[in-house]
Amino acid sequence: MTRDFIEACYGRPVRRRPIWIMRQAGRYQATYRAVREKYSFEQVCTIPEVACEVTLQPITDFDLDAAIIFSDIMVVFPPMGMPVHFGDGGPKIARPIRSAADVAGLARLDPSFSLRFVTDAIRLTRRGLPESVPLIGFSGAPFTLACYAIEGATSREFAVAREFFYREPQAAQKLMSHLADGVADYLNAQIDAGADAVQLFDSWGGVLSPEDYRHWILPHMQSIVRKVRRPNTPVIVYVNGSSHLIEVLRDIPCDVLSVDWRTQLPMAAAKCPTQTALQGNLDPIALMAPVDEIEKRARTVMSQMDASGMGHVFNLGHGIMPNTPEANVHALVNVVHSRPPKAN
Ligand code: 1CP
Repeated sequence: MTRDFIEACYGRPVRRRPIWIMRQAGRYQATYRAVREKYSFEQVCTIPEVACEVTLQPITDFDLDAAIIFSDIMVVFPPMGMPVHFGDGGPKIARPIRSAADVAGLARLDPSFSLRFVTDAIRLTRRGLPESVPLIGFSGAPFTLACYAIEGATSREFAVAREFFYREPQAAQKLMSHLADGVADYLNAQIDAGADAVQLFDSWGGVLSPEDYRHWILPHMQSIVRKVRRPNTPVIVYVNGSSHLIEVLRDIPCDVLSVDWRTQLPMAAAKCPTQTALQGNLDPIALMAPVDEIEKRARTVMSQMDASGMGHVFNLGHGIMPNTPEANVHALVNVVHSRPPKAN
C-alpha cells in the first residue's frame, strides 16, 4: 500500500502528487452545511461520531490524499480554564489573559482526559478511512494560541497580544512554555490515538519580525517538534504570512514547512534544508477563477516544486473559502493528480 502523502512529506518518490485542503472557515461543502443544520459547531467538534462524519466528507466527495480531523485550535482553552464561545464573528474567549496572575492561574492541559472527544474522534475516523488515506491531527502553535488567549477574539494585527509580550516578557514566556507543554502532550495523544501526521498551525506568527519570532517562538516550536517527532509520522509546520521568516523557520526540525501564497516557492526551497518538504501554496481565492486559470496557477506551483527537487504536498496557502464552487475543487484535484511529479 502506498501512502503518497506520507512519502511526499519525507521527499521520497510518489505515485501521484498528494493534495489535501484545509476547511477552516470553509463551509464550501453542501454535505458539511447539511450537518451544521442539525448540530452546533461545538457539537460537531465534541461528538466523536459527528466529527468523524464531517472528517470523512472531503474524502468521500473529492479524491484527496489525506484527511484532517475535524476540530478547532480553540478546544484546548476550556480545559485550561478559559471558556470559548463560537459565534458568527468567530470564536470568543470570555475571560482573556491580561496579567501575570492570569497566566499563573491556567490549568495544566491533560489531553487524554479533557480532550478525550478529540482522541475518540481520531480512533473512530481512523477505522472509517481507507488504509491508503492518512489522517492528520493538529493543534494551534503556542504563539497563535497565546494571541487568541490574550486578545480574546480575532484581530487584524493582534496588537493587544503583542503589547502583552513586550510589556510583560516574563509572563509571556511563562504563557508560551505552558502552551508549548500542553500542545506537545496534545499532539502526542493524537498520534497515540491513530493520527498518521500532525500539523502545527501558527496562523499569526507572521505578525512578528524575524528577530521576535526567533526570540519568542522558535525555541518552543523546536521543543514541541522534538517531543512529538517519531518515525514515519511527519510533523508539518504552517505559518501564515511567513515569507519574511523562512530563515528562522528553517531552524525548526519539522518534516514539512507549509507556506502561504505570498511566499515564493523557489526562495523558500533555496533557504530550507533539502530534506524538508514544502506544502502549499495556491491562493485560496484563485479557486474562484475560471478552471483554466486554476489549472495554470496549479501547474506553476508544481513546476516550481519540481525544479526544487524537494518533496511537495499540494495545498492551498490557507483554508478554502466558504463560497468556493465544489466543481473548481474537483478541477484542482484533477490537475494536480494528472501531472506526474518529476522523478525525485
Ligand atoms: O460555522 C462553522 O462551521 C465554523 C467555521 C469553522 C470551521 C469549519 C471554525 C471556526 N473552525 C472550523 C474547523 C477547523 N479549524 C479545522 C477543521 C479541519 C478541517 O475540516 O479542515 C481546522 C484545522 C481549524 C484550525 C483553526 N481554527 C485555525 C488554524 C488555521 C487557520 O485558519 O489559520 C484557526 C486560526 C482557527 C480559529 C477559528 N475557528 C473558527 C474560525 C472562523 C476561526 C478563525 C478566526 C480568525 O479568523 O481569527
